[in-house]
Amino acid sequence: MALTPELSKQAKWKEIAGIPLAAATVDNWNQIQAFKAKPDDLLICTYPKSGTTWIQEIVDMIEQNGDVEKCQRDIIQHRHPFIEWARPPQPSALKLGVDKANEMPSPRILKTHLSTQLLPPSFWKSNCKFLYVARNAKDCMVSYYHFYRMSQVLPDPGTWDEYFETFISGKVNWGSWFDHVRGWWEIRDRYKILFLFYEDMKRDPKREIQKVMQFMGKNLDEEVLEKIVQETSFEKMKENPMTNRSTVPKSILDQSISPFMRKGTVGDWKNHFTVAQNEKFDEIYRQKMKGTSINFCMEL
Ligand code: PPS
Repeated sequence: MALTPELSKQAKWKEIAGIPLAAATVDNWNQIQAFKAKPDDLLICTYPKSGTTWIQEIVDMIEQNGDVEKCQRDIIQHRHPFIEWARPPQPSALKLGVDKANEMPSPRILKTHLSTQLLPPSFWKSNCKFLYVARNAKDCMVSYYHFYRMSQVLPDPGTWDEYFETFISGKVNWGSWFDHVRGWWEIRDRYKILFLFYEDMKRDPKREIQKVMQFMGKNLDEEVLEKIVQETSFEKMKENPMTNRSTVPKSILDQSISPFMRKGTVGDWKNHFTVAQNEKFDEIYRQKMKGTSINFCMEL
């Protein structure tokens, strides 16, 4: 029987431990789990739509000592291997993320959206550096909704009201925001983890970039730091073809539906949540995040 477009989209996604992931990731799970991390790896970790591309560009700018041309060498998706990636985002990128990482010379900078429970175990044993960026759940949810709408490979999110329930239930790709953020927050003192917030990066990018620089063991002068702040602003990255996903075919990301670099703000959730949804969300948040000390800024 021929699959309808909706069914064929759904068929591309499977679950591991109840967490939806790309079917190709699940099909290559043993290989991904067997990945050998090294002590000098730096792993960028985020829940989707939390500022991954932003922190990747910041890290690369720091690594390249503020050299803009060097950061233009490739699209951001190719600069840092995405370790659980198994479905090619571009026809030219057929390799598994772990294969690309294996071919990369050290010190390596890698990327993941995996929760602590799904991370390949060698990352814990190698005692490498982890850079986690968290974004408040409501803005993250809104950003993910628009990403689901424009993505031609993710399942259809349905209406905002339908998607609201899906997000809360954690049945979105890479799983529950609550479990993800909680998991990484709770182990932040046990490993070499720099835990950053998207909202702090918006409020004071220079201060947060300085933290990243120190964490990476780099010492760049003031002028370079200022340049990195300018070059990694939302406005610059929105126009930059190496970061704005304009090279991704429309058959994968349809930016006429919603741009990848959409708004880049704190508090857009207020334009989406109804009063009732906000109350419901706050109650669920209280239950799911009970006992954690994490605090999010919901508006600037
Ligand atoms: S992905 O698909 O998971 O890798 O997406 P991710 O890069 O994590 O998140 C995309 C959101 O981050 C915003 N963004 C930025 N905000 C501020 N400054 C800069 N430089 C920046 N770069 C990306 C992007 O606009 C998405 O958020 P929304 O709210 O949808 O605009």
